[in-house]
Amino acid sequence: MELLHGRTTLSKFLIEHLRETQESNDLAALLVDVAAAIKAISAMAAKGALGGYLGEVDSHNVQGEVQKKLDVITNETILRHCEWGGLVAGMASEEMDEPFEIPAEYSRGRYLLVFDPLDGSSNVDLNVSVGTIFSVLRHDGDERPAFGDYLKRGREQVAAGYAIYGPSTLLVITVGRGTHGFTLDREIGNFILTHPNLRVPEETSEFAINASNQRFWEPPMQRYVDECKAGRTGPRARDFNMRWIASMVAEVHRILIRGGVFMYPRDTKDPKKAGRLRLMYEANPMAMLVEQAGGLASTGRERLLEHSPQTLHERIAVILGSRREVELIEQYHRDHDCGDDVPFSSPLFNERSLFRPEARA
Ligand code: AFP
Repeated sequence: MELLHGRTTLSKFLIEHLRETQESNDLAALLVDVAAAIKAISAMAAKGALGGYLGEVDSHNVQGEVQKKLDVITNETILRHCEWGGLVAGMASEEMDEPFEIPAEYSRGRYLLVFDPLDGSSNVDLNVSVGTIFSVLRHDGDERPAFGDYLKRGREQVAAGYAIYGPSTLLVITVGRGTHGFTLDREIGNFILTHPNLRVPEETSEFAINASNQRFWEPPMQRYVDECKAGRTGPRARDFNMRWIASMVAEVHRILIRGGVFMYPRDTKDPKKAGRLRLMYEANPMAMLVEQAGGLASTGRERLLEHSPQTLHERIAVILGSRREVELIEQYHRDHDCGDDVPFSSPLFNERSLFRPEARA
């Protein structure tokens, strides 16, 4: 790609990148609108307490979670940046009970925008990295989108991305042709391509999970994590490192940069919820980004991008990252479902060569 003074801006990248696809310039224009909203959110997040944005408001979202001031403001920011351009037919967000209808004074476009305006917001008062996650779906026809129009499988996404508000702000996107990262140059206000063609290393010795939930996990997850923790003395025969930031964007960003596996598995903590993370706003866009970077994303029993959503705010188990580890976790789920799993604590590990590392190689 030709560089503009040695730098490729987001707009230039999108126009050139989408030229060879069936998507019109509308998709590029929509992603540029999303990026404009992200720049505004980045400025707010950077101001912290000086902007008066920290703390909670006296309301809950549809999930029953207390909303932070920034949850509400960032949700509005994305709606205002994307409602007017004639590019989207409707929008849905983790922070709104119902999808947002495009006001009558604006025309409707061919896309649906689905987003989590501030993921990891419970960290925002702590000055830990948070982010915005979004997914773009196609909307055919001129009709106002019905609720069911949003319920598309992850593999039908035409674009997905996240922004991470850390020491620098990055926007990481995919339009189905690789995963690419752009760093915000605050002085000129442009996103510049800095991480083209991100690749998740196939192998890793790093995993991320909220281990305080261990007693609620299913046996395959207990087995996998026990084996990682046993390190070189266990069946994996090498030491692992564990991370937990409680901010999915920060975890996924780490995995895209240096590999690893992120897990928020199904558990029995709250039997009404099939998982902690939201399918449409978190799991699907992150799954597309990770798979476009050569990784895998699964529920443990099903490829995430194949899961057929039943409701907009559906929750789901998420296991994603380095291919080999996700495949192994899927294998443990299959073993368990066939009645074949062997907990690591089993004395069989010491007796049967089948469970020794050399037998697995
Ligand atoms: P919040 O947006 O409410 O902070 O939730 C963040 C999140 O959805 C995801 O980003 C984290 O991985 C996960 O929840 C953290 O969950 P725990 O509270 O169980 O650590």
